[in-house]
Amino acid sequence: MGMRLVKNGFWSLIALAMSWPALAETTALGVPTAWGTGLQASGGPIMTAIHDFNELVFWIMVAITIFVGVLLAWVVFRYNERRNPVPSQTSHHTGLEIAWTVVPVLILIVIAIPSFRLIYYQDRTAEADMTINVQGRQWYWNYSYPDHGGFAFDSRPVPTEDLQPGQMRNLAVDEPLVVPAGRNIRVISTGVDVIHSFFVPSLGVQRYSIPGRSIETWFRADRPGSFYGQCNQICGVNHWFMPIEVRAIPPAEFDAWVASARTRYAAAGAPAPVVAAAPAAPALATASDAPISIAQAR
Ligand SMILES: [Cu+2]
Repeated sequence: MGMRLVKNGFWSLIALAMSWPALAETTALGVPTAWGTGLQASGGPIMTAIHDFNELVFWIMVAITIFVGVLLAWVVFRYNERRNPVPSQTSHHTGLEIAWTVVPVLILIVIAIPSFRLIYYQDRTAEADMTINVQGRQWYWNYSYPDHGGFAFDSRPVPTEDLQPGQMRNLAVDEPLVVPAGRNIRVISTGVDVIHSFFVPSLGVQRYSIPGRSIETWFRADRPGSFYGQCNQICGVNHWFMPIEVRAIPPAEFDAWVASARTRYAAAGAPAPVVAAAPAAPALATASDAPISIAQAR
């Protein structure tokens, strides 16, 4: 029984190790895929760093699993009742006890150093090319561009019946967050009513949007394309209604888009609130707002 377990474990481990690089590569850029098991393909430097860290931890796990598996197999083989009828009565071994305390600590340090480095790398960028204010609202996103005149717009999902060919169901939005490819984008996120979370896996971005707080992060899309995500903080009845589409376009096209967007969104609505200038008071959801949002969303 023990032997069979070890053997099955061994073969599934080999299978996992062999399929791992393939798993990481199979996902298309910026989208989840059916039956995908690995991380989404990287669209920028933060996600690449996450991939590297994930790989480091993965191989440490493989080494530990093989070590423990081999040890277990050896004990089962060599120290079973038949081969070793008189067991050792040893109950303490100072050298061994120090080793099995120190070695795991060293392994944790090896994991902790790149882990903290990654956390600080994701945290903010010293060289931001532009800033975008992201507001999570019940239940849609609002994006504003303080460096480009402060225009703002809402972003909502495309209803399934209106999907155009090539649009992703429950991920495509009417107004994507347009950014220039290859530029460092500083994101300042806040929540208007409840806690939301701005999450774009292929760009390695995940930040809470909390009422009354401005939380900074950044991302860079290394090439043009669409990168999809979702609010991933359960934020209410229409939580699913908050997909995120980041559309990275070449910088020259971005300038043209800004020029048209400024007139388009200026005509469309009110001036954008500049979130970077710390909101005076948290805008908590009140009983009077909530039913309106629910009614609109439905
Ligand atoms: Cu949300």
